[in-house]
Amino acid sequence: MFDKVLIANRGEIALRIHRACREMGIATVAVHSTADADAMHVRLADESVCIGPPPSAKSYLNVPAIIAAAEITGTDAIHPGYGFLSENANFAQIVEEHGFTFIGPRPDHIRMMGDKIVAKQTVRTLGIPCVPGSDGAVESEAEAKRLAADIGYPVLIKASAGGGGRGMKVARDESQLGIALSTARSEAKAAFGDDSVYIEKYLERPRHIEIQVICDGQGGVVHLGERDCSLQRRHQKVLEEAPSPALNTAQRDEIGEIVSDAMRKLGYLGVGTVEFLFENGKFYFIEMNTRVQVEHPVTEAITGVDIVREQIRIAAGSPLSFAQRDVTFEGHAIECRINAENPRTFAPSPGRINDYHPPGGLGVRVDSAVYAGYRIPPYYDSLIGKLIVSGRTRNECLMRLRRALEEYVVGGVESTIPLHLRLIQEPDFVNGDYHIHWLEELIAAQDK
Ligand code: MV4
Repeated sequence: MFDKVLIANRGEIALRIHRACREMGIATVAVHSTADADAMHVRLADESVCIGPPPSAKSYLNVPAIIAAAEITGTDAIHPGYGFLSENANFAQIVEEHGFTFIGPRPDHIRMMGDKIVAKQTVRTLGIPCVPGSDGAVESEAEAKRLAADIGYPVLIKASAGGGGRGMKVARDESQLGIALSTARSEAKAAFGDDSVYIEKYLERPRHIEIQVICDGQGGVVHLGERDCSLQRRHQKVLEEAPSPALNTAQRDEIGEIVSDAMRKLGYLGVGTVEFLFENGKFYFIEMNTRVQVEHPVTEAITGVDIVREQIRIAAGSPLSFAQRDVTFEGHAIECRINAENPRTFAPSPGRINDYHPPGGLGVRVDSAVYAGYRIPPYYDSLIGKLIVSGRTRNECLMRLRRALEEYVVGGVESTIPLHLRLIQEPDFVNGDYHIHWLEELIAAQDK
């Protein structure tokens, strides 16, 4: 096992990784920008190294500074968290070339899943169901027209280098296809320096359901069921839950098995999330994430598996400590992302948190790196914390969540707590009857 791990991240996930390391007897090194000198992740770590000025490009994305910090502290392994360098295959490769272990998948698998066309072609041959569409890149408008006529409108043009919703264009009929294709292509070129695009059937009102996997690269593969992440705004998840109100046990077992078989064939190592759209009882692959995700705690809450601990064990070469038959799903969990934003306009609200009182009690977990007196810097994401509530049933979970949101005090900045209180009282949400556009429709209706 590692003696010392460098955490190449900040905020709540840096703390989450630190906590896993502590429990495993591993020393931690925090890295931080000058804006984060007073951050919790720096205070809790055994050692810390300043790696640059506030902008991420000069600090949390500064590869030479991070490698140097690892060198001078005698680090064994580097954990990238989520965001920043977590899905940068070149970073993973550089880390390994310098003799450190990258706590994540092998660079080839990160690179493969980063290219959405290659990812889709690969998982399709491994038996994962995909959205009907082009087999690879679309080269010309004529080809796009042939394919779209075949698939049936509406269709969606997606950037191969995209993901997270950037570089997508819908065409509802043939008259819209040429423009959708050329704008998707030029936006992709500008945003990613790669204008490859592909085409898919556009699903109108699906849910977003993702499957969590953990693989040891030695044939040990388990899935930890699904998370329903349909409640998003501008491709930012707002609330996630597990299990999905839309799935039954047979559907969960079936998609879980399919994903596990595919990961075994791929020889995948590390934790990962396979994302699907789910409509009319069918799953359609969209992307795979090769990092630990923000919403991993809802899966921890219903399975009891410490995902970050397993991630570190696997990276150190240990086989998985449990098998699929050991995984059980108990109760229900919901995570609310509490952001420092105006709950109506979503304008960022950085500044000093004067008052801070997180909720507690049975079934309540708060993953946060803020404290009373903490100043939220304007340079990074606006996450104040994640409130994860669990209960024996979805109803118990909802009652407890409402109580916990009412108890949560964040003074001095605006927060999205009022948004969460409102949305969990909506009849459609209470009934589990929602889809990927539901939240934006709710916000639009309220703005009128
Ligand atoms: C889609 C889709 C409908 N049909 N693909 C958005 C982000 C990227 N990960 C994939 N996305 C979508 N792909 C087909 N064929 C609708 C979306 C989508 C979406 C997906 C998940 C969660 C929220 C979303 C919001 C808008 C669009």
